[in-house]
Amino acid sequence: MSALGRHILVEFFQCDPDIMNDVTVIEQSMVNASVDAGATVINSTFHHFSPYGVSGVVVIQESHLAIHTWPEFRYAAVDIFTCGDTVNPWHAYDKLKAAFKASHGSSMEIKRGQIDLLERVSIEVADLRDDAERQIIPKFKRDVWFTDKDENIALSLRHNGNVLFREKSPYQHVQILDTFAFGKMLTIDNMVMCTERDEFIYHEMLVHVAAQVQKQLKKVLVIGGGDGGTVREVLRYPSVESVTMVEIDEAVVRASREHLSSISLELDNPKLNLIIGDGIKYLREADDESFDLIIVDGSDPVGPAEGLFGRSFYTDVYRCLKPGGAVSLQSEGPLFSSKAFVELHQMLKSIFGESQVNCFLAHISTYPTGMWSFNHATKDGAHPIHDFDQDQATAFADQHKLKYYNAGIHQAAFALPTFVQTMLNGKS
Ligand code: SPD
Repeated sequence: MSALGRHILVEFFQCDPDIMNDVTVIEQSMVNASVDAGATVINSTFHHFSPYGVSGVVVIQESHLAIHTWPEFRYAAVDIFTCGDTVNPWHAYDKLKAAFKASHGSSMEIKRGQIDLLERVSIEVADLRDDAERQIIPKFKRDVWFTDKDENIALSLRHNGNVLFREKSPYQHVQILDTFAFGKMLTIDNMVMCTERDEFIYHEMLVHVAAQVQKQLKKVLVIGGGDGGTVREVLRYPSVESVTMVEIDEAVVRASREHLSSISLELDNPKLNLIIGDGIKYLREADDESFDLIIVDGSDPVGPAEGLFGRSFYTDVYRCLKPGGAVSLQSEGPLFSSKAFVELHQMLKSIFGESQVNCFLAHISTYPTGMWSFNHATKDGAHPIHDFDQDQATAFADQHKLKYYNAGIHQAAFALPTFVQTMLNGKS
C-alpha cells in the first residue's frame, strides 16, 4: 500500500437536467454507487437548493462520496474518496455516470496520504475506545430533505428517501414522499400541496368558512383540488346536490387515489362529476349563474395554476356564480408570495365589490412561513362574519369531528394582524 486512500475528482457533463435537480434520485444513486464499489454506508445527507441544484454526501466506512450539481449546466462535480483495498472507487464512477445519463466524464485520481510522506506514531487504539464503542456496527442513516422554497425562504421536511410516486406529467412534476414528521406528502413542482398530518387545516378552512354562511348550497364547483381533500369536506353537506371538480392533471388524482386514501376517499362519490381538464377553459365556457359556491384549490402562481390568479379567470368566476353565490380560494402567504397575496385580494375587490371580499388566515405548518391566507368573495351574498350562525357551526363541527374548524376559529380567522391589514388596505 503506497497511500492511505484514493481520491477521484470527477466532472460529469451533459447529464440529464431533471436528474441533476432531483434530490431523491441523486441520493439513491450515490448510495447504490457506494455499495457497488464495495463500501459500507454509514449515512447520507442530501439537500436540494434554490433555485436549482443538489448537494450531498454519503459517508462510508472507508471515507466518503460527495456531489454538487448544476442542473442548468447539466453538470455534476463528484468526489469519490475511498480507503483500503476492498473498495474500488472506479466502480462508483461507472455507476454514477450511467445513473446521471452523462455523455462523458473527466476525472483525476489523487493518492491521499502517501505513506512515504508520513511519519507513523504508535497509538494503542484499544486505549482510546471502550469495549462498547468498539462493538458499534455502522448502521445506515439516511438524511434526505425535501425543500419548498423561493429565492429567500424555504421549508424543509425530512423524508425516508423512498419515492412512492413520481411522474412528470404534461403539466408538472408530481411526487408522493413519505416524511417522518407529517406522513405522506403530495408535492407539485417541488412545492408542498398537502401532507397526511396537517391537510385538514387547509381543506376545512377552504371549504367550511364559505359553506357555513352560504344560504343556498346545492351546486358546487371545485377548480383544481385533484387530491380530493376539498371534495371530501364539501360532501359533508347533505344539501349539496352535485359537485363538479375540474382538475387539469390526472396524475394528481391517480397519485392521491394510490397513496393518500384518507384524503381521496370521496373521489368516487356519486354526487361528484370529476372532469380532467382545464378549469380556466371550463369556466370560460360555463353558463352564467350556474353555481352556488366555487372553490379554487389550485397550486401556487407558477406553472398551470398561474391563470388561477388572473383577472379574466375571476371575471368568469363572478359571472358563473348565482346571485348570492360565493367563491373561496387559497391566496398564498402574506409573508410568502406577498405580491400575489396582495394583488389577488385587490383584484377580487375590483370585481366583486369592496364590501364583498374578506381575507382570512390559518396556520399551515407545511407551507412556507406557516401563515396562509384565503379569500371569501360573494356576489351580494351572506357576509362571512355578520351572517354567521355560531350554533350551527358548532353543531356541524362536532357532528363531523372536524379537527381545525370551529365557530371560534371561523370568527378569529378574519382578525388580520396589523401588518397584513396594511398590506391589503394600505392602512392599519
Ligand atoms: N403552497 C401551497 C399552496 C397549495 C394550495 N393547494 C393545495 C392543494 C391541496 N388540496
